[in-house]
Amino acid sequence: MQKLITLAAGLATILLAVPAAAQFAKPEDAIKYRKAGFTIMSAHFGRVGAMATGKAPYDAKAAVENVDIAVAMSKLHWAAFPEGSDKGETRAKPEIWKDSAKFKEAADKMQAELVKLSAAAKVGNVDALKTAFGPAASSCKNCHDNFRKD
Ligand code: ASC
Repeated sequence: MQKLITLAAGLATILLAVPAAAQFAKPEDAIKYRKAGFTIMSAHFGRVGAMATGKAPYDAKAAVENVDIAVAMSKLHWAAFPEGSDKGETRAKPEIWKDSAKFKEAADKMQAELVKLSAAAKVGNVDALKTAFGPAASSCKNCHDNFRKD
């Protein structure tokens, strides 16, 4: 049994260490995947934004549910920018690969702001949501400005 556990743990470590790029057979697959991720994240973030900006009625439960989907999505698509996926149906700027440290910093910032927004949503009042929404939206925009062609 102990051996089996050791084997399973070893296998899990190896699987986790497989480079993210290996998940995609072709650059187009990575592009499709990350676009889908951003689309879902944006849809749910947008629903929270509508509440935070008074365009939709505040619903505490829906706010939490939607932010948490955005939080989950925000973890996925950063692994979908392999080398070579700068060409094709993409607005990704070359800076993503040229200045990957800055890109990662911007991605980390956005993820952190969404976690804060999630905590704010869980407070259960619209003012907390409003306060955290601005910085979260800025962290999205920051990346669009620097790393996305428009
Ligand atoms: C959204 C969305 C984004 C951000 C960004 C904030 O709702 O889809 O990408 O907010 O527009 O500036």
